[in-house]
Amino acid sequence: MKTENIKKAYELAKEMYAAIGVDTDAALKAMKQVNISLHCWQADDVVGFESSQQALSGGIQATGNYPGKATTIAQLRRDIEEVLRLLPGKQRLNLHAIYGDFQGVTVDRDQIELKHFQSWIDWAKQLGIGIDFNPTCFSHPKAATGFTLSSKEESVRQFWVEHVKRSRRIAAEIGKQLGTPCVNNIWIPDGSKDMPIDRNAHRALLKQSLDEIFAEEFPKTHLLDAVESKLFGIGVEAMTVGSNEFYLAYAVKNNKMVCLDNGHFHPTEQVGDKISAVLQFVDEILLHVTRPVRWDSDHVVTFNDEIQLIAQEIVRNHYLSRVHIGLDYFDASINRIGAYVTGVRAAQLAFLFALLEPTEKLKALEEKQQYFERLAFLELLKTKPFGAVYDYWCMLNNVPVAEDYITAIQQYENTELKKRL
Ligand code: RNT
Ligand code: ZN
Repeated sequence: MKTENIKKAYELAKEMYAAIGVDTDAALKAMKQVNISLHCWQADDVVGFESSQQALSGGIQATGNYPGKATTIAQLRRDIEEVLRLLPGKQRLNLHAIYGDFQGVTVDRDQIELKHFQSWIDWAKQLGIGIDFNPTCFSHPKAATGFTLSSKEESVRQFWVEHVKRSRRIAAEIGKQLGTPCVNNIWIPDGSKDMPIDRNAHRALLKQSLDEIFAEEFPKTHLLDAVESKLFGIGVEAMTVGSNEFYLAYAVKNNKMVCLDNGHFHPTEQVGDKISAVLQFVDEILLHVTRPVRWDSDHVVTFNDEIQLIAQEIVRNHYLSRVHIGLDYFDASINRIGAYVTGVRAAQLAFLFALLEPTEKLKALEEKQQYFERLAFLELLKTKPFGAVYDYWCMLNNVPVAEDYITAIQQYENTELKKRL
């Protein structure tokens, strides 16, 4: 796209938004607060770099076989650097424990240390980005029974408690070194395929494990803890130990963050609706933004109603500083760099769209019970030129505008990804 046209389109858009009381420059300024955490696991289909790699387990699945996935740390870093070059705004990296720099040495999960992640910290420091972290409680022989932190086998439970404790220590050190708090998110696959008799014991064990894990305290400037609930996974259909009620209650009682993954609820429930409910009772929350198609399929995020409501609820209530935004999808059927950039851009677009809403005007209509006018405005906003504002933002950030990013990814595929065949 020609620079001159991008500018022209923006000027026109600016006037059209000004006519309904929206300041496009202010919206772009506010986009600085939208820092999306890039999940490292889209680059390699959740495989990681342990020396003895296990098949993906825990009821999650990456389907597809598109060539070019990252198989080394160097490749994964190159991929993320490419993704960052194609995105406006500032991002973070979200690491799973299995992505440590293990140098070919076998390091079991209860043995991980800061040294296995130091090269990631140094890399992030050079790029000027923050890192978030996750213990990996799946794809491991000790998770084979389907229970980890809630296991009735004490040695198994202790193994995972140790892993998560170490993860928190590493995360806190990451946050300290990078000068931005590291969000450590605990998700476990625990549950059962068929109707269990003793749900209660597993939930009591999970509570006990979390209490043991969180006994060690870290400054909030280094570490922020989150717990992620789920409705069901593949092969874990009848009962999930860490359900929404379990973690919500735990988080409220212990002032932890809940992680709301929008693939983890009944399809008619909206995570956008949950944000203002949960934030009455906890300081901050974490989001895993994804696109569930009929189940928790983790498709690439697109600009759909669900993500729009999530962004609107955050922006309308000035919650940007209390919500951490992470992505969580793994599509192995398309170019993985394309999957990242398309998903992040869709999420950014949703936030920009929300920032370009005349919220006070709509609220006033609502208070006067002018519901037709409210509905009409919401419909009209859908055809306002927010794409022109996004394009202009890309231009200001010196990243490819509109379809130019497709060409850039095709080039990267030809020069880099094809070498991996
Ligand atoms: C699984 C959870 C969890 C994982 C990542 C890889 O259903 O969403 O967040 O996707 O930890
Ligand atoms: Zn998730």
